[in-house]
Amino acid sequence: MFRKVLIANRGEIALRVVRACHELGVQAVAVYSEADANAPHVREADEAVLLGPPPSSESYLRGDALIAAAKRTGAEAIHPGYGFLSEREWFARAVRDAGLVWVGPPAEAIAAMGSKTAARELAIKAGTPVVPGTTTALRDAEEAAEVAERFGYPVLLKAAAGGGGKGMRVVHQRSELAASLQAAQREAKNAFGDDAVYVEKYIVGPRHVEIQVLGDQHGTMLHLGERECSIQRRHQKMIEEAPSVAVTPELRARMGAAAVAAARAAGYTNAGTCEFLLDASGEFYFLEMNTRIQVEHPVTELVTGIDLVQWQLRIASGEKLPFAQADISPHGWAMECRITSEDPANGFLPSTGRVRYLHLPSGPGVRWDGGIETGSEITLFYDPMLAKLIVHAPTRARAIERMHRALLELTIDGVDTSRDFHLRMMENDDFRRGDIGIQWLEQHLDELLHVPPAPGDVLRAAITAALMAERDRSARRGAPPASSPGESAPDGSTWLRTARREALR
Ligand code: MV4
Repeated sequence: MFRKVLIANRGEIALRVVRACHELGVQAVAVYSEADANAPHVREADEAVLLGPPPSSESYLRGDALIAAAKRTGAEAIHPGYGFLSEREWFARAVRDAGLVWVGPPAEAIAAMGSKTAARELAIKAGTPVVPGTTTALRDAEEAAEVAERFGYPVLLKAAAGGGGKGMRVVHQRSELAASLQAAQREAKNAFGDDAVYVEKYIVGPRHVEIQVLGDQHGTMLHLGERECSIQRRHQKMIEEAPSVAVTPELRARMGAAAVAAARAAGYTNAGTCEFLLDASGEFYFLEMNTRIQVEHPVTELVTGIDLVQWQLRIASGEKLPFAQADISPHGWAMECRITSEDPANGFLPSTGRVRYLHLPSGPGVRWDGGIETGSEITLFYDPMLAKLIVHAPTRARAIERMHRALLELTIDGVDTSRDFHLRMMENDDFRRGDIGIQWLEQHLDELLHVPPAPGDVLRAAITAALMAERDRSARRGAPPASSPGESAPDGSTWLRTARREALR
C-alpha cells in the first residue's frame, strides 16, 4: 500500500478519500484554493498544499501544480475524485509520466470511453447492447434522413465528443432534420471543439440504470449491481438508489455481464460505471462509461458492503480482488439525496452565504458524506452539492421512511438548500411506488415545489412554536407550565418539531 496519497479534489469527496486513506494507514495530502483554506478536507488531511486563487482554472484544474505538490510532499499516488481532472486522459498520462500512480483507470481506457462513438463501437464488439444507431459522424442531412428512416422516428442527434446531454437534439420528423442537425453540430463545435454528430433511435420514457464495475490489474473484473438514477433535472441527478425496482436478479446478471464485457474491451481497471437506458419492456442499452468514482457510489457500498474508495486505492497499489462475482449480492435498500445549495422553490437558483448553523441527522442506517460545517462559506466558485445524505434499510419502503426521518433531523441555516424538495419527494406517491423514469422529475416539478406560506402564517407559526418550546422548557425546569393549553404539535408538524429543538438547544 502507498505511504502517502495526494487528493486532487475538494469538498465531500476529498474528505471521503481522506477517510479511506486513514483506514488504510495512508497519509493524505489535501490541496486547496484560497477560498478553501479553512475547509474540513484541509483540516482532516495530514498536510495540505495551497494551489492558488478560488477559480477552479487557477486551482483544482492546474495539473502542473497538482503534480508538483505530489512530488514536493512525497506522495506516491494521486486520487482525482470526481469532476475536475478526474476524466482527463492528458492528466492521467501526466501523472504516470511523472512517476506517480494514478488512482483510476489507465489513460488509454479513459480515452477509449471519452469518444461516445468509439465507446459505442467498443461496446458493440464486446456484445454489449447499444441503442440502435450509427457509430460514425453524419456527413449531411441526406445521410441523417436515410439512417432515421431505417430506425424510425423519433431519433436523437448526439455529439460524438459529448456526454452529459450537451449537443443533443430530438428529431420527430424528416422536415426538422436539417435544421436540428445544423444546431446540434454548432452546439457540439462550441462545447467540445468537434462538430461530429451521430444518430440514435430516441428511447422514450426510459429509466437511467447504471452498473458499477470494479477491476484489478490481475484480470479480475466484477460488477457490483445497479444504481437507479432516474430522478434528475437537467442531467443533474438528485436522488439515487440501489437496487432498482425495475431490475430482477436475472436482469441484473445480464446487465452486469454486459457492463463487465464493455469494461474489459476498454482495458479497464479500477472503479467505473456503465450507464444504461432501461425501457418499459425491459430492454437495456449501453449509453456511456464514467471512468471515475461517482457521486452516488455510497449506495452501492451500503448494499454490497464493499468500500469502493478503499478498493480504488488497493487496486492502484497492485492488490488483487479477493472476492468473486458469486460473493457479491445486494442486501437491503440504499438511497441517497444530494443536498445542494440551490433553492428548488426558485427554479433551483444557486444560493450563497455562510452556514450559520448545521444540525446533522444520525441514528440507525444513516450516513452523511459532507464537506461543510458551521461557518462554511458557500460561494459560486464550485459545484453546489454540499453533501449527500444516504440511508440503508431492509426494504425500499423503510429506506424512504428512514430518509424522511433523517431529512427532518437535518437543519442547515444560512443558505437555501434542496432539503425540503427531498422531503416532498419522499412523500410523493409516484416515487414511493417506484413509478418513475428520466422524464418524471421535470414533468412533476410544479406539484413538488414548496409553496411559501403567507407572511402572517409564518409569524403565527413562529409564535406558536416559541410558546410550545417555552412550555417544554418550563417542564424541564420542573416549573409549572406557563399556561396549560393542553394541545400538542399538530401531527407531523416539521415546523414545530424544528422550532422546539432549536428553542431547547
Ligand atoms: C438518450 C436518451 C434517449 N434515447 N439516448 C442524456 C445524457 C447522455 N448521457 C445520454 N442521454 C440520453 N440519451 C437515446 N437514444 C435519453 C437521454 C437522457 C437521459 C439519460 C440518462 C439520464 C438522464 C437523461 C435525461 C434526458 C435525456
